[in-house]
Amino acid sequence: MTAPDPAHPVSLDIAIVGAGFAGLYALHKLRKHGYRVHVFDAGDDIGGTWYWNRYPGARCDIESMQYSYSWDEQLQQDWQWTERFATQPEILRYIHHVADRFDLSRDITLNTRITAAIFDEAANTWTLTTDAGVRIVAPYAIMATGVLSAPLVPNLAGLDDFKGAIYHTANWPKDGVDFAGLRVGVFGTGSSAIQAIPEIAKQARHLHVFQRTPNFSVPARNQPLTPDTIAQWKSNYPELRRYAREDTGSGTIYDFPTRSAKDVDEATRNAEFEARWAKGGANFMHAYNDLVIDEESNRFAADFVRRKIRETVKDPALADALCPTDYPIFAKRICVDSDYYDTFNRPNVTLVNLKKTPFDRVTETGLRTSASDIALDALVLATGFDAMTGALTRIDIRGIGGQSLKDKWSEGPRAYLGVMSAGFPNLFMVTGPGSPSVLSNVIVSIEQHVDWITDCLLHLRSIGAQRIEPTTGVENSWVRHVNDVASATLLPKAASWYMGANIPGKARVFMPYIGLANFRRKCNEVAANGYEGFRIGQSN
Ligand code: N01
Repeated sequence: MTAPDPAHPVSLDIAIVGAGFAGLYALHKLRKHGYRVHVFDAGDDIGGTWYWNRYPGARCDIESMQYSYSWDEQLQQDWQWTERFATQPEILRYIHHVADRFDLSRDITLNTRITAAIFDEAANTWTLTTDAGVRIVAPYAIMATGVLSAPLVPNLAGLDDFKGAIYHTANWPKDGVDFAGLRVGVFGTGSSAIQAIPEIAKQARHLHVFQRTPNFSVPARNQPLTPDTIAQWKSNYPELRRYAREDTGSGTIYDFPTRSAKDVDEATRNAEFEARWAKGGANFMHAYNDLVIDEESNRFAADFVRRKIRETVKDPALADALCPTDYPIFAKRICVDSDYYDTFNRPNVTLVNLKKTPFDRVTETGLRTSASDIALDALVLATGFDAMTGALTRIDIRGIGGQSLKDKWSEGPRAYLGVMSAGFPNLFMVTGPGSPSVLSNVIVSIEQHVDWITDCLLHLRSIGAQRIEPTTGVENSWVRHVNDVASATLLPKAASWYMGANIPGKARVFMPYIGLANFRRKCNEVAANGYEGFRIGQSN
């Protein structure tokens, strides 16, 4: 595409926002069907979440043989992952390989943030506006904007006063940061911090970790992939991918349990936890089939991890401070680390427990708590995201009657199957709220949503329809169902970003759908029944 001219709108069949895993697959798939489709992304490179999250230690917590596209057999045979858990640079190399291999870049415009999307009810088109004032007009828009892609910078008193460098893990400088000789503060102890802290500690003169809520973390036991492991996966890829898609709750294959933690004696239970702890990864949470639904079983797993923390961290008071106690394990996304707890045994690492000595303010020279002034040269905000909704509500999206999506979602996101929201015809979301997204291997979910959207668009084309949106009735029932399913588990019992609880003022609603295989069946059923629950029309 030549450089867009603000004076003339760009005309497309489908405009895609976001050049991450979702946008790239959507581009490839829809272009094959003859649509004029183009992707816009704010970054100066493709990759989406895997482009922005370049902090030290960033790697995926799903095994690399499973965290990749499944839609091209030769691609999955040719690509060579090198480690059990791929690093961010390796994932970005993979994304580039895919883009080159399928000639995607010619239909991608980078350095272009979409700031608004307005529906024209008479024409049944969306007009997207870029930060350079260019307009793009298309009958359909696909928001492939990611679910953990709107970084949260908390409103910390004094942040602007700080004279040192401030970094956010989700917006890391491209050329990296050299912390050698510096006094560094990491603010936050979620997955991003837990990966970054061991790496920053190796460089920094001194590292202060500012923790409000401790997290549960299990060891990754990352290692190089052996030729045998790779061969086993590759020789069975089609069947393993099918199994992950259709027969698992999360799109990831683990050693699945068959019994409750309460069906076995303590020694058997601990031996099972121990074996999974030794093997590493999120496989730990699948030790028994009731760990996320039964409080007593959950406590067995939580107690085991707390014991491990106490065995690892030499100072008992410090170990205590690192033990989560006020929410069930797995109710927040389990962290997967490399030497996180052991890092606190280093003489150059100090934990600042903000529950005991609350944050007061950032100063010119560091950070003040109720107990002391801590001098810092650099501050790392590992403070997470406005998850699931932020990337959408930060765009001025207006549907029927000029209604804004942000207003519609002020009491919590409302969408049908996480793919469309009533009142916003022809606007698709990939892995939106109410779909498994963050509770699944997100690439599996992305592929399912993009496949579904493509089939839907082909259907509309075949019947000459120009407009589709879900009814408010099915949307309301689905939002209720999503919350009913969640309420049968322990997940709503933590103040997590799944619940919107990390953002002051955000509605507390459980946003993702638990159960990937069920979700897939439901989506297939809706399509097979002629897009049941959707209003399809020639015009408004
Ligand atoms: O963000 P988080 P993240 N004052 O929201 C703290 C995925 N991911 O970027 O818990 C004080 O989990 C906050 O404290 P609290 C993964 O799904 C995957 O780490 O609110 N503290 C918390 O400690 C993950 O779950 C991978 O008390 C404040 C931290 O900041 C998701 O991304 C790697 C604060 C934020 O933790 C998000 O993870 C990384 C305040 N005002 C991420 N505001 C892998 O695949 C926030 N905090 C491995």
